Amino acid sequence: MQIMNLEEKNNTQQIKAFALELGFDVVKITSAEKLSDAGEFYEKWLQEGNAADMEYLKENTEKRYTPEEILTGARSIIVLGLNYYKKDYQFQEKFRIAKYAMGRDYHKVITSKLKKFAAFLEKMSASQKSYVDFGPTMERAFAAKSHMGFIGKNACIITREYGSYIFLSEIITTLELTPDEPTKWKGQCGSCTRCIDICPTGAIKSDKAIDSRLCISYLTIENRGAIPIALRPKIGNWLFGCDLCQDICPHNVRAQPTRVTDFQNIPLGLQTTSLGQILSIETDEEFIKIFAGTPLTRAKRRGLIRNACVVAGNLKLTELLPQLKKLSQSDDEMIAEHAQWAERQIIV
Ligand code: B12
Ligand code: SF4
Ligand code: SF4
Repeated sequence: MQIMNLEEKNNTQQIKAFALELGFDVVKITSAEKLSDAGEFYEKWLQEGNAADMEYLKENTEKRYTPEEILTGARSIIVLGLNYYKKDYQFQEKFRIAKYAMGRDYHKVITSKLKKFAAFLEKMSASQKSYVDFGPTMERAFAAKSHMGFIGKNACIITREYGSYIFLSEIITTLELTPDEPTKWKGQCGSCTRCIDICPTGAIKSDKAIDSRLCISYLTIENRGAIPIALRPKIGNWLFGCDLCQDICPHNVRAQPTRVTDFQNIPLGLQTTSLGQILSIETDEEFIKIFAGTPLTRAKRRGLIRNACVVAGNLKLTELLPQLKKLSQSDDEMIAEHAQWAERQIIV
């Protein structure tokens, strides 16, 4: 028994040291038992329609809070945090892109680290399964359980060291590891309601749940259809994603610039892009040429053009009327309708 404990302790130490060596900013360990309470919260969230059209969130839901369903014999979860904070970039037309998207796609950056981690764990004869974002795992719930940080009213994991601008990823493993204990720092929101007050669309519900149907991040990234007309003016200058409920959070005064070069450097295509250029993209090839390797590809060409129409309309950019006029004749009904809407905002 004692030998087992020593092995567990050694493995835990080695794993934490390796995570830091790979460049992760925070690493925590938690046990792999089912998260029944968070699971109930998730099922209710789905039943209330908060997942909007994100069908992948509605499949095999039990998996998301039951690690054993993902990996037989799962014992521990290594929860990893990567700080991506950097100052906002000033685009010429004053549109905004969420900070997380202003660099190389984090899925690519983190997946390459997770592959190295897998090879490292194999040497310990452990089976493992790792995910970043797209996997069937409730990342925030496991991060909270690992004591990486607390869940704010804005639904984000907020850490003591970096605030909430961190990406999460996790490795579910058959290794028995020593779970982290709660830290002395007990972060909390207290009576603060700044994120709820600033959210332009009222997407943050009282129980920390986000109604994706109202969230600008959903409307401009995951949504494949039209943006509801009543919500368009509330999107303001957000071309892709939204950071309002994080930027306003007092815990983010502790945000520190990211150490990851791939996140520090803004890809040239992104730096030089303008709404006029986006509205003029005619083919998927042209779109990929500008945005390849960045998270913006998630919206696809027609999604980004749709968003650019909304922002152009909200900012009343008269100089973009020629592009909007052309798009309003498009065979793509969704694009044509958004362009016509934008024209009306500018001309009125
Ligand atoms: C779907 C999704 C979205 C959707 C829905 C968001 C949402 N809040 O659910 C949309 C498109 C709107 C979105 C937006 C954003 N997202 Co997103 N998203 C996801 C994804 C893929 C699934 C989230 C999910 O399952 N939602 C369902 C709800 C119920 O779960 P949840 O909000 O994640 O967590 C809740 C439960 O865990 C619950 N809970 C936890 N423990 C417990 C315990 C008990 C007892 C109870 C009752 C409840 C409970 O509290 C949490 C808050 O409500 C995750 C990756 C993943 N696989 O988890 C990334 C993820 C949550 N997103 C992330 C990011 C960065 C964003 C944006 C900031 C991007 C942007 N700038 O535009 C915004 C933030 C919006 C916001 N305020 O949440 C990060 C968050 C990192 C962090 N520090 O928290 C994640 C983890 C991706 C990653 N790998 O880093 N996202
Ligand atoms: S990301 Fe923006 S729209 Fe979504 S909840 Fe936060 S402030 Fe509201
Ligand atoms: S803004 Fe205030 S209420 Fe919202 S998450 Fe931060 S501390 Fe909590």
